[in-house]
Amino acid sequence: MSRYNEAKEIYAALGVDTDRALAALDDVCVSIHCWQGDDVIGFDNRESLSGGIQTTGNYPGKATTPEELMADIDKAFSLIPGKKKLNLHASYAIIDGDPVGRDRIEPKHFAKWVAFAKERGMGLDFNPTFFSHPMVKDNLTLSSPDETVRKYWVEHGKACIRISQYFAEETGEPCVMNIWIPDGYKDIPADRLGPRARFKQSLDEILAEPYDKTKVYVTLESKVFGIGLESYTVGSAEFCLSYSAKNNITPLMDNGHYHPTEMVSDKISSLLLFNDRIALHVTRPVRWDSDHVVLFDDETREIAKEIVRNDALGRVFIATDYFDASINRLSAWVTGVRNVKKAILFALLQPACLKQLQDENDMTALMVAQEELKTAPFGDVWNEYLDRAGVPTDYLTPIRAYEREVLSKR
Ligand code: RNT
Ligand code: ZN
Repeated sequence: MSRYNEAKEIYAALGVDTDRALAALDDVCVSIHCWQGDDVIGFDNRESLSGGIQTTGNYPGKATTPEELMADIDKAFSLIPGKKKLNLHASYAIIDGDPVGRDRIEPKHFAKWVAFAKERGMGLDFNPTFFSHPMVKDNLTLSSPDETVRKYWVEHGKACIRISQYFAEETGEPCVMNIWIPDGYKDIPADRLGPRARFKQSLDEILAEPYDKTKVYVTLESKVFGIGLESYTVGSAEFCLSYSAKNNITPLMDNGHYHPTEMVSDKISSLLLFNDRIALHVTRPVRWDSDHVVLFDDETREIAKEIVRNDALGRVFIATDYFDASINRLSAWVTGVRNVKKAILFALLQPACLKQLQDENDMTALMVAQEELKTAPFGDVWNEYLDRAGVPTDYLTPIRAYEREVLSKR
């Protein structure tokens, strides 16, 4: 008997249908961030990364042109099973000719990305880029007291809504447009309300741009602090949740954006009760918002469990957000996204009866069952999934070959 068939029987005895789990997993779309390929630099002005986020490491071979990044995406995506979308930042605009300010970018500056996505039957998600730019003044954008600065970034937000709509129309897939601003202060501010009031006003102005709500989903990502912005963050959790709820947009939680003992897995159920949709940036914070590669670790599994157990796979926009420059960037991409998918499969392979044990207050049996599941033959089911998806189990060998043949020559 094949290892999969044996695993299938073992799971069946636990009340789990592995074939159903595999089919469900194949339907789950993960929006993969483009910025792992070039350390969050982009192509529009190539400023060094700022905004309180940082990529550390200097592994050779990073993409420095759209062609290189596209080639790397193709290679990495070929090693990732299942449905994917590509998540772009505005800084990845491909502007041939005279420079164009971020307040004036247009769909045409993304035509090559649209062609790339269409050829691969993929949807596109989008992010305005409110960092790494000379118009960020005193670490502020949409909350700046300088009207010229604030208006510039409002125009950027509006331009990005138009581009998101273009993405959705061209690819035939809805586009998730995520707003995250780095705005904040290193030290204790005198006025916490003012910047938040201006951010609120700026968001109102951006969202006044007409768009089709069945095609573009605007999400708002909160944060607790950034490097050099340790004391105050304008777009805090309370701000972003309240704004999203009042204005019918979608809240986005990045699991690197909370205090280290706060868990996003525990927040998902509450948000699901009050929102039609929620969005996630799956990352791995190590002591801070360090954006390490996602592992198949406890919190990633717990996040996946919360989505699956609450029957919310159709309501959660799952995106990745990490950037490791200290290891092969393609390997970082593939490892992280595979681990998101693995965690979802792990959750799909848990029997529904666990809830019942909780309701019967049989916490003894619940603990035993949850612990036993950790060593069930999960790996055999995962390998079967890769097989059915036509993706090799071993991704390091092809990545090493690509490193020799392509990356090392850059
Ligand atoms: C920063 C946020 C944000 C960025 C990307 C590049 O802390 O997580 O999502 O990582 O937009
Ligand atoms: Zn994020």
